[in-house]
Amino acid sequence: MAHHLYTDETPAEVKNAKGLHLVTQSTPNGKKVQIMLEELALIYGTTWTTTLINIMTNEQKKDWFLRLDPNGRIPILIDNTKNPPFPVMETSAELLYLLKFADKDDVFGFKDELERSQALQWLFFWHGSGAPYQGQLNHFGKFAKEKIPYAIERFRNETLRVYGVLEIQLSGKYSGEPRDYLAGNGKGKYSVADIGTWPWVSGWEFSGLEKKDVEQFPHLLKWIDRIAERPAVKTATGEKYQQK
Ligand SMILES: N[C@@H](CCC(=O)N[C@@H](CS)C(=O)NCC(=O)O)C(=O)O
Repeated sequence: MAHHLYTDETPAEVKNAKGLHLVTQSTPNGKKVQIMLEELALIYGTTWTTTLINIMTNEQKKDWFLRLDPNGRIPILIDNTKNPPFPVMETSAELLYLLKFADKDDVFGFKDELERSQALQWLFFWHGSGAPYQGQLNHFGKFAKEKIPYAIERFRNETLRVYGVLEIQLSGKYSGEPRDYLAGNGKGKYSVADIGTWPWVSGWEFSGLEKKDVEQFPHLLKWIDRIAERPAVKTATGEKYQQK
């Protein structure tokens, strides 16, 4: 029996995809999964296909999309190697799915249970306590027609507060040992925790924050630059994912 995931309305490139397929737009959330895939491609030669949509046209609210992700938000990852195809929604779940699917050596994860727990803590921290605030700052500060000072101030303060939490971790304020990455022993290791966090925090300027606001987080600023230098990050945030 034909499965219900794809219909006549589903774009051909989505329903005819053979392996992993990503439906995305190069927003902070889209970039998380774009980065993970580009990193995996460099290490393992992982392949996938991509459909770029424009969320301003509300494509993500159409029936074909909601069948794959009832939440109606990008990005969505579909694993067509499963029968029926297996859709994954929510960026952190997508990163963790890709870790299992493609990262057999845990290059972007951890084999040690405690380090793995650390990575999950920071991944969840940003997913639950970072992105929602900075997303609302973008909404009320940039996109809302009505400018509500209380809302802008509230989400600006909360965004800076959670940046401060990242700064505590990276500076080693309480551990005595500064670190390069959010999770892992010693100086830490670049992992899904960083991949899930970086696309938002690196966009502080887009969110209307000023240099003087973020200068109080020197370790965070260095972490932003350190990750920006990665070839996979450059590809994932560049031309390749721009709508033609
Ligand atoms: N919690 C979701 C958030 C996804 C999300 O908010 N995506 C935004 C783009 S950054 C979106 O699709 N916005 C369009 C809309 O809300 O309709 C995740 O982590 O995947």
